Parts: sequence; structure tokens; C-alpha cells
Amino acid sequence: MTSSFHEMWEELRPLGRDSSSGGYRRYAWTGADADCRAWFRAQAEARGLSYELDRNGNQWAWLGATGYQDVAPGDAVVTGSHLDSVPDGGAYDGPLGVVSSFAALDELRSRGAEFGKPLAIVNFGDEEGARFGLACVGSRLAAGALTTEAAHQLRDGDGTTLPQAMERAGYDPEAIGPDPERLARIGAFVELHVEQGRALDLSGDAVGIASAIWPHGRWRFDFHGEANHAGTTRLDDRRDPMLSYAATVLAAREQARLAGALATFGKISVEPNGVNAIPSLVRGWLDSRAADQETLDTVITGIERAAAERAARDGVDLTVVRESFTPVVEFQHALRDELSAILGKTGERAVPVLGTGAGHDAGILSGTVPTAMLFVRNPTGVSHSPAEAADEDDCVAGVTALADVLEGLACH
Ligand code: HGY
Ligand code: MN
Ligand code: MN
Repeated sequence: MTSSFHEMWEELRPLGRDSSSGGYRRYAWTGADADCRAWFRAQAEARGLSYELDRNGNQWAWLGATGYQDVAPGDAVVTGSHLDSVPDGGAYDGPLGVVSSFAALDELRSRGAEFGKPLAIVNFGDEEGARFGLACVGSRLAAGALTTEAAHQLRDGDGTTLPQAMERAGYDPEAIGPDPERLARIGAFVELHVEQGRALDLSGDAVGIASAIWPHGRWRFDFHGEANHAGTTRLDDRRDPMLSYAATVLAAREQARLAGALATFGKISVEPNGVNAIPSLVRGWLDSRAADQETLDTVITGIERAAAERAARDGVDLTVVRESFTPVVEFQHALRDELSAILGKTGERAVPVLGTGAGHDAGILSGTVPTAMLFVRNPTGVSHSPAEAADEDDCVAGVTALADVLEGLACH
């Protein structure tokens, strides 16, 4: 089983990796995305699984069914994750769950497990929203959490719309939309994911079970000022949006600190972006998350207030648009506890149950389908970075845990 994990890992590793940063640039509907999708299909077909592409471009590999129509309502056990990345992301966020799913199936076959239920391995498209700005597009569309119309409005930084990108990649954008019939077949979805934090490293556990996902969202702050000459415009005569933006970044940190929450301005665009020109427009994207909705609301209100006050002082016009939002997710207790019971049998100690601030497809599906998550230890906690890493022994422990869970849920 270690060989199958290691083998797949080495095959996937070079796909979409940037040689200068060492990070991954696997953005939705690009060539790198196509390479990862081809890898997924090859893994499915190499195992004799029935490959299926759904109306939203998510990939499914079925054992015990030719596709979701063969499956009785609530009968399928599904596992998987995503293969796309954030800009210069790490190797594990997403792919660890997909590779571990195939490796867990290999493990179950080597155990001679007999499946009583259909099993599917899924690759959800565009989980990171790195190109079009909205997280979990593939799973949101399937769950009806994103309308076809709203999806068609999505546009990347070059102005390419989602439909144009899908068409260029050979997919039909007119087909996208809710997939309730498919989701109704799923009795349990279990996503394995590298932990994006250090809780397991601190507790000394290789594997953990998710309890909840913090509410989190993405807001775009547009600061409209007045373009002018950097070398001749008196300070008092400026309407400089960069000042308003800078003050807002500092205000975001202060609001988050006061509330015990998280707030990050990690992406910015400046027009005209000239060294010797006062900008006409500065766009900043805020990612903010908190343990509960009330705290998150307080933080966002505080940041918007500070931004508006500073923009007014600078003679700058401000607009704020919420581009992506995921409410708090509490994973179903029954399935969470079933995983604890299954994994608890290994003896030593109970597998820890932990919350996370990171969003996942399992979180999007949790309102429609019984979902659970397994986390694999990340020794540094670093993620969304080329430095993201996990020890292979822990990855193998994750595969074993996932195999145990799938055996408990789907096998006689
Ligand atoms: O942003 C997130 O939490 C996830 O990685 N999409
Ligand atoms: Mn991620
Ligand atoms: Mn992820």
C-alpha cells in the first residue's frame, strides 16, 4: 500500500508545479488542471473503476456502479478531495485526499475486503477559487449553493469568464448547475485532508477527525482615488487610494486581534500600477474567518468602518463586495462519532477531534450529505505555500485510517 501511495504521489508531483517557486499553479480549467484531471482518470481506469464526469466537471471513479444512476438513494460511500491549488500552493492541500483515496482502495483490495455498498472517489473542481475568486465552485454548483447564472458571471484577472474558460478546456458551461439526484445517492462523504495548522503536531497524533469549519469569507475592497504625477503633486492635493488601503490592512489586523479572529489581505491589484504614478484604483481582497458568525460579523463591520473613515479622509471612494462566503459547518455528529468508533478500535488512544478555519468541499456538501473529514498531521502547520509538507509515515497512517473508515462504512 505504501508503494501505491508513493508511486501515485511521485507521478502527480510534477504536474502544475512552477520551477521557480516550487509551488503549484493548478488553476481551474488551465492546462495544469487538465493534466491533473488526466492523471485522475488514468488512476480510475487502471483500477477498473467506472469513470464519470458530472455536469459541473467534477470527476468520479465508481466501484460497484457504472455511475450514480446505478446507486440507490443514500447508498454510496464517497471519498476524495480536490486537485487544484492556490497560487504557489503546496503539494498536499487537496491531492493528499485524492491520492489517499485511491491508495485506501488498493489497501482494501489487498485486505480482500468485500464491498456491500458502491464506493466512489471524487475530484471536486476549482475548490480553491484561485482563478475566479469563489471557493469550492464544483461542490457549490452540485449542492445548489451557486446558481448557474452566478457561476457564468465569474471572471478571472484577465477578464476571461468561467464559461469561456470551461469551453476552451472542452467542457460545456451551459450544462453546469445543481446535481441533487447525484448527491441523493450519497450516504456518506469522507474527505481526508492535510491539516492546515499544528494541532496534531502538538498533540502527537498522525490522524485526527474534524468537528467543525469556522465561518469564513472573501471581501473585495475597491479604493477609487485620483491618478496623478508622483513627482509633481503636492501631498495635500492628492486623493491617494494606496493610503486608504494601507490603513485598512492595519485596521483589519487590529480588528482580528481584538476579536480573536483572523483577517488577511493577501491579494492586491493597483491601477495603473506605475512607480511614478499615484494610483487611480487600489483593489484589496480580504480573507476573514472566526470561530462563530457573530465574531466574524463584528470583525467585518469594524474593518469596513475603519476603511470608510480613512477613505473619506483621503478623498477616496470605497466600495466593498462580498465575493465568497461559507457559513459555519458542524459535521454531522453521528458520522463523526462513527469514524471515532471505527478508528478507536486501533487501541492506543482515541483519535483527536478538532476544528479548522480552512474551508473544504466536505463543508459545502455537509448541508446536503452526511460528511466527515480526516486530517493528517502537518508537522509545521504551513499550508498554501510551497513549504507545505507531511511525513510519508503520517500519509500512510492517513491511508490506513481512511481504509479502516471506508471498510467500516462500505464493506460487510
Ligand atoms: O481557503 C480555504 O480555506 C481553502 O483552502 N479553500
Ligand atoms: Mn486550500
Ligand atoms: Mn483543500
